[in-house]
Amino acid sequence: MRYTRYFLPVLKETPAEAQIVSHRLMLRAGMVRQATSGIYSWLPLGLKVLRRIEQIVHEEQQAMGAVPLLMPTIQSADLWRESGRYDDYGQEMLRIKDRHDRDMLYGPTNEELITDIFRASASSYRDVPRILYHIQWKFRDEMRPRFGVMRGREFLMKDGYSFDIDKAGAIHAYNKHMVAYIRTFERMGLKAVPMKADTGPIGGDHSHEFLILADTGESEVFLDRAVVDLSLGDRRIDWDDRAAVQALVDQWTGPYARTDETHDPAAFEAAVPEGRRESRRGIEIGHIFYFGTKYSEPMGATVSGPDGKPATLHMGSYGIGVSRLVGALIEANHDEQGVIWPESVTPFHAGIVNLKQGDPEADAACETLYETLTAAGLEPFYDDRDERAGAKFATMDLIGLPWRVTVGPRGLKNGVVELTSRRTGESEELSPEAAAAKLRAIYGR
Ligand code: 5CA
Repeated sequence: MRYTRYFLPVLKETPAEAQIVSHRLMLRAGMVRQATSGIYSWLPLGLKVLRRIEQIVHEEQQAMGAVPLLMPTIQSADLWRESGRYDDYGQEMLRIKDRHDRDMLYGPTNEELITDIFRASASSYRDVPRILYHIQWKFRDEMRPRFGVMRGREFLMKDGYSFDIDKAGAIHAYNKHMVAYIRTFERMGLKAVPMKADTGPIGGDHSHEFLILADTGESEVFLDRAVVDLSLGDRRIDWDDRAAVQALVDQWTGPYARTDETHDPAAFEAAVPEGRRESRRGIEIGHIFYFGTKYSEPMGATVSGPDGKPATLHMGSYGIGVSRLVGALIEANHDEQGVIWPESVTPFHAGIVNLKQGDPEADAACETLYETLTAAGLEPFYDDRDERAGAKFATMDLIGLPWRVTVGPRGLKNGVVELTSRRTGESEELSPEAAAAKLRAIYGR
């Protein structure tokens, strides 16, 4: 993409309404624009990041065996009356009437709709286990929308649902999600810690929130430092091996890690040596639940078991805050100058800065580099404006592309361009060909 053909409405001033760094940077870098309270338009640069996050989520969901589908945003109130949640949900639910005066709603989550879909076609124990998921917009009329996309009213969520014949099967689905989530977040360069969450009236000990540590997080968290040092890496996982998946879950849930909702100071002190005790703030980016037959029972979602008798399905639901992740990633990756995207989610792979637009040699070298990178399947962002070098550098630093290639007449006389890492600030002089080759190697293209 060329700057002069793109739509990148960067702001010079720091917006006064933004209280946290990710919100400020998303506005300044022209990633989003508020449409109305808690509702945002995703401008081209923000949309690219959102799509890259979605892509990683899709890949890891499907690697673990979940099947994508797409449910609508608008739902009928009838299903929610069946489960009993229509009245319980309260003011967070946006209720709508259609022209026939029927009660509709903008879905805050999809347990009822997916249960309805599944019960309509699943009849036998052979139809389970199944995991279905989608990535779709949700609406919750939050009392205090704030921090930009972190707590929006309209937000994008990956929500998945598992169906099993019994509790043991459902716990395996739950465990698969926990491990898949750890891998998903690791691919984004995030250390997300599963923390035991309140199960409320549902009971049981199978609900975990995934939090990343960040000073601006809304939750207070208490954890054993040991859990932060765990890493899944790229080890192969046999998703059908219940014991192996359980062992990974045990490894991650062994060390103490709780939010203030479930924190038990005495247990914390007893379980964690003083030097490893940490009290921090965190951002919730995912949440998984096993809730048994809470929806399948009132909604009559049963299949016939191997013995021919009807069995009520055991279910779980699993959410990832896809749009919140854009903000959370910035909270975890920025400096004074702007965003520092991890390579796995960056909107463009590298920036090209032409120090002397209009200089025939510099222009030609930039064009060749642009074409070489594009042909290799990379997306460069070429700042081809007739602007001062300082202004171009400031914009590149603000939008946070991990790599910048600086091209100028002086370097070209010696046959070199400069390749700079946004994260470390380190630069090296290379021939344009070597710079392109290095970028290809970095991104494996
Ligand atoms: N039905 C379950 C799981 S599918 C569910 O809705 N869980 S949730 O309420 O915990 O939401 C899942 C994830 O969505 C949260 O972990 C959070 O990352 C994200 N999320 C929730 N509310 C908001 C919001 N107002 N703005 C942005 N993201 C949100």
